[in-house]
Amino acid sequence: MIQMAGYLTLAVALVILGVAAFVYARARQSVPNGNASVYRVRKYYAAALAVALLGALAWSLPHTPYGAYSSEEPAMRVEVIGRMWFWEFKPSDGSSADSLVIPLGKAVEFEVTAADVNHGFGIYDSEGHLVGQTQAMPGYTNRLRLKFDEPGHYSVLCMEYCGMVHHMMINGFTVR
Ligand SMILES: [Cu+2]
Repeated sequence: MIQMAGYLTLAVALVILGVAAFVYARARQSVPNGNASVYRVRKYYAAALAVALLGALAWSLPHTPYGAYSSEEPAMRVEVIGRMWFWEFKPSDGSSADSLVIPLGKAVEFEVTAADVNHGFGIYDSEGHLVGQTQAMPGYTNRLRLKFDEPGHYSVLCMEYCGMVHHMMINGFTVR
């Protein structure tokens, strides 16, 4: 099924490439001799946009959180399963999932997956600031390592609309 989707994506990409090549070839044949300065400006605009986007990419890539604390052994691992419509926690140390406690200031790994459809695993501090997030996808596990430097209650909300009761997909844990 996944392989099939891959071939389909490749086929569609080739069609799009073909259309783009066709349009490009036709555009070179007959440039309308209307307002040529518009085309010059457009070229500079495209170049400026490319520079800005590549710059933003170069700046932001090293800030991605997904390789964080990769050299440390996490103090705790928590398996997280998103379902319609709740979050299930399975802490590796066998402690209670209903009143999950995460150690303060230590690396913790969330192993996030989904049982039915895509969900968005988002962790918010007590003031409602997003402190970490990753996709919860069926058949795949995203590993998110975080350290919590502030004790207190953290909420886990779904960040991707997943149906009728999406807004009730709330769980949480305590950091201390
Ligand atoms: Cu949702």
